Amino acid sequence: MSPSCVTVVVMTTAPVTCPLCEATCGLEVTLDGDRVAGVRGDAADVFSHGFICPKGASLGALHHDPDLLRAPLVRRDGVLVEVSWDEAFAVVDERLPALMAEHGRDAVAIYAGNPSVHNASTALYGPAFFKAVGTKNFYTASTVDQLPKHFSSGYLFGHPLTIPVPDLDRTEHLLLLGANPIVSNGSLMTAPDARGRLRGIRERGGKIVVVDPKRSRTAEIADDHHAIRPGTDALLLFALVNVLFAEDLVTLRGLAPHITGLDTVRSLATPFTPAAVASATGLAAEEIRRMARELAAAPRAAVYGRMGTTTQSFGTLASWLVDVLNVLTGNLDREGGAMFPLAAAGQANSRRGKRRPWTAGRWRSRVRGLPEVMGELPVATLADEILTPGPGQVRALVTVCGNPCLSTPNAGRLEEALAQLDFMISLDVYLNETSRHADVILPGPTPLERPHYDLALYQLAVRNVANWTPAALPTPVPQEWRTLLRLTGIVAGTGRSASLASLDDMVAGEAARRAGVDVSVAGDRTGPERLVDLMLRGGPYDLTLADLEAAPHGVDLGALTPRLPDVLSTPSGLVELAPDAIVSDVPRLVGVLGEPVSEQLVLIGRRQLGSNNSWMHNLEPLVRGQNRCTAQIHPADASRLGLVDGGRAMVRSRAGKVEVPVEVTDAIRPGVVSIPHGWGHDVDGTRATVATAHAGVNTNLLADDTLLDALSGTTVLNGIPVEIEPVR
Ligand SMILES: Nc1nc2c(c(=O)[nH]1)N[C@H]1C(S)=C(S)[C@@H](COP(=O)(O)OP(=O)(O)OC[C@H]3O[C@@H](n4cnc5c(=O)[nH]c(N)nc54)[C@H](O)[C@@H]3O)O[C@H]1N2
Ligand SMILES: Nc1nc2c(c(=O)[nH]1)N[C@H]1C(S)=C(S)[C@@H](COP(=O)(O)OP(=O)(O)OC[C@H]3O[C@@H](n4cnc5c(=O)[nH]c(N)nc54)[C@H](O)[C@@H]3O)O[C@H]1N2
Ligand code: SF4
Ligand SMILES: [Mo]
Repeated sequence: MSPSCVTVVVMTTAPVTCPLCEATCGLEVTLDGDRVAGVRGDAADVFSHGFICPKGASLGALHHDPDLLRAPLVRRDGVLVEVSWDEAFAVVDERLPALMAEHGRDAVAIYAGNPSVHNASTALYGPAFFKAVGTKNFYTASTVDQLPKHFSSGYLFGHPLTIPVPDLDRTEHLLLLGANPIVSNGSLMTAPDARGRLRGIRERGGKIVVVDPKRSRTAEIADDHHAIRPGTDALLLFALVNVLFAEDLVTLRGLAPHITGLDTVRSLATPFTPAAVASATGLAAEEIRRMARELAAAPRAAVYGRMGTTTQSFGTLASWLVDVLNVLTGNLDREGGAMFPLAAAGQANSRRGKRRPWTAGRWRSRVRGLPEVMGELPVATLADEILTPGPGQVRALVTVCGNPCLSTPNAGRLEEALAQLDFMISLDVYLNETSRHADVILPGPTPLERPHYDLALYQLAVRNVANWTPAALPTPVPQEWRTLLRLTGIVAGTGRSASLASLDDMVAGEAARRAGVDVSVAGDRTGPERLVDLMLRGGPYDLTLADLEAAPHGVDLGALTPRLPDVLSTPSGLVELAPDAIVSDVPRLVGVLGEPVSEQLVLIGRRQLGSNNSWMHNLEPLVRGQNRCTAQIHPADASRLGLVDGGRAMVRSRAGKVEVPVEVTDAIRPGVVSIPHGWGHDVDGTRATVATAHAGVNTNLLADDTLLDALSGTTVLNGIPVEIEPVR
């Protein structure tokens, strides 16, 4: 090229659905060739209307992160080295089937992490691989997250994915417990620009009431904030139920013919008077009565609970009572209340044909006898299954988009367990705290290198929408559905050179059968494209993938509409307000009423705008500035314990200890300490330069693997007893 030659830079743009959190924002990526020049909110997106958060804005930084894995790694003589894809699959083929033949299927555990839900490849092709492995040792991040909501929905409505969401855009009263959507951007409630939508409630003259031990960013914009003692939401919610009955405020509206179990709920609520729960919850009886009266009086109201209510000792009872309140105020399945989305594809409760009622506890874990829920066991017991010898002992682990070493309880014990495995595979894009234990790491494309359709999250959206976005850039690594099919072939015994096309045909055949359509209608499409097309065709709107391809900013399918009774699949065909499986745990809660209120400090978690669980701390734009991994504590506790802002503290629990900087703030309730999760990057053998320099501490060294929600096996991550003292 001559010096006078001018390079003409052609900038292009591509629409991308952000897969990082549950909000499904439409973004516009500006490309300078294969470089990402910028990312901004897509103003034309039918759902997010241009909204973007700092994480979405860093998709370019993620895409170009030099630490991202772009080739498989295999452990040779103790060291992870880059190899070809053939070599990596050869190692899996040599080791995994032999291990399964010798020790059985249950000897292989699987852990599927959060991003596996936000990734069409893993969401659609993970299940085929999991089924081929056929292990009872199946774990996911749900048991450190939302499983109680699935449990309660399964019994109330007949399917664990029949989850009502607050009709944010039309409600006039939102009672929000243990959620911080201003920071999290919403969870079990797909609602891009949660802040704008919350602001809308107040602009309509409505009211937002937040129940949270911390004056969170969401509490700051609310009308009322009740700083509850951690772990006591079920008591508060039962007291609200109690008041509704006692003051004759129950109004079922049109729900009456669809409900059973009302009288049982009434009698169960009897002991939980506002006065009886006041000291345990830390909320005045009169405040509780006012909350109930205002909820009942609101023209349209929704009760909504999230992480703070699910990851606690009574997580399932709290999740159940949230919907009991939606029913008792006549707000279930009603505009402006809590409604059931009708997703365009893949939603279990919108498929044709009869559905079977759901049940949990079909099998139990080997060591601790913990019940299965939705086909999975509590991740709190994964280490037990690896460390405890005997028939069925776990000897191999496959992680798919998961970082359990930072995200699951008693992380110290899990570390010890992983070090003892015979074989481990990680499908992961980073060499991090978990994947460093693997023998084989198989990376996948970045979010810009793969097509996207949000199968899971449109089932929880506050508006019915559908959006397919193609990959913005080519990928140097295989799409993960191909990797998963390779692994499926290997464990199914057909070897690493089985035809991917025939494996894919099998998966598509099964998807077509479930969607009630003929597989041939998808023409010559393959992979997720074909599956999504089949699901759309079998879905309630008669859409095809071609329709979505023609609408790059998404298709708006309208506001949520009432779905009772068709949405139900309970044995009675009704909303079963008092199912035995849930009611059986009420005596445990009654027991709490008689106990003296403990003075011990308890630990809770928090989320941060620039953080995405554990895995985006390697991006400079998201971590620069002050250290955000601090222990927040109230000034009264700080002075009593001799802790100073900016000083250091040792925090201890039954499970472990961490040393962490102190942040004194009156935003937090006295008696409570808050440390965010996802940090603790200062371990050897990772490849994450930026994260290592901004390490923070792993709060899950403190989370106790023996403290679980009794029904769902979900770990108590909010309300962990701790002691804290200054480090000098
Ligand atoms: N104490 C405490 N603990 C918590 C929580 C809490 O509030 N407090 N929150 C819990 C919750 S809600 C959740 S969801 C869990 C999350 O728990 P996990 O899902 O175990 O953890 P993540 O941090 O989401 O890690 C995701 C992993 O997937 C990898 N990854 C990202 N994208 C891709 C991809 O496209 N393909 C592949 N193959 N890999 C990818 C990342 O590198 C990372 O290793 O943490 C839980 N843990
Ligand atoms: N920026 C950012 N966004 C995220 C994530 C992230 O890591 N960063 N993670 C994503 C994931 S995986 C999820 S699951 C969602 C979670 O979404 P949310 O549940 O909205 O987020 P959290 O910040 O965990 O909110 C939990 C709130 O519960 C409060 N709390 C703690 N204990 C109790 C209690 O006992 N009772 C009550 N009533 N409140 C309590 C905490 O103080 C906190 O404000 O966020 C998603 N979005
Ligand atoms: S709110 Fe969630 S989906 Fe939207 S840009 Fe941020 S991370 Fe992405
Ligand atoms: Mo989560």
